[in-house]
Amino acid sequence: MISLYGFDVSNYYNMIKLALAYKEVDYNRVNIYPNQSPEFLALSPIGKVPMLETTEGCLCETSVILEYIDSQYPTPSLYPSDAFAKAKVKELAKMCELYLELPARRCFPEVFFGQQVSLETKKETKRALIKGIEALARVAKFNPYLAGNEFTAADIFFLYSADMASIVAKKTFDIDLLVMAPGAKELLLLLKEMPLVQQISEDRKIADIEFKKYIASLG
Ligand SMILES: N[C@@H](CCC(=O)N[C@@H](CS)C(=O)NCC(=O)O)C(=O)O
Repeated sequence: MISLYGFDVSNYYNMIKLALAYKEVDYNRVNIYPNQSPEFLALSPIGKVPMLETTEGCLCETSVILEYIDSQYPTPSLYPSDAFAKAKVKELAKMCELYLELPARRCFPEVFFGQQVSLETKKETKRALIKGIEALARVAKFNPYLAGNEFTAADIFFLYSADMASIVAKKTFDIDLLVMAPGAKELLLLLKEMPLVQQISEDRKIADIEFKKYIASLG
């Protein structure tokens, strides 16, 4: 059986949890925080989560794990079968990751952990997030899903990237990021109404208590 390594607060880990739940795949969960121990680096070369352990070896990088899961457990599919449509889904997912999640992440220490982030970083983050959401608005369909009328891997990336990005934008710059991509708020609400997503969110709330203590213990 496959094993998923990570922790319930991690948005990337939750992307994989959602994909596995959506496909009703049984798997072991290994609760672990990212770390640089030699033991973990032997499994996850940069020490990040999620990491998926299979009978053939370990896999890292969420987008890669999602594609692997989709080919191992094809139904219901998270990507269209048509080559161009599939590439479009990957393009949207990649845009959410690179232009929303990653810039927002630079402000996570201040927004979620009470640490300080420099003014320069904040300025760059604000610029990047606005550019990112405007770019997404140009290609996303929001009809009602990101790539059209089917739920896909792009929606999984959108859900766990746009949500974090909009929290960062609101708390750090007092801006309503999602209003800049008409249809984005509605899609986020639609995705958050999915019972599978609600379960993941409940798990996250519980795990957050321990995670905050863990972060505080790091000093
Ligand atoms: N590019 C990685 C990013 C994963 C990631 O950043 N995970 C966070 C937890 S949400 C982590 O492990 N952070 C630890 C670190 O950056 O060292 C992926 O796609 O899986």
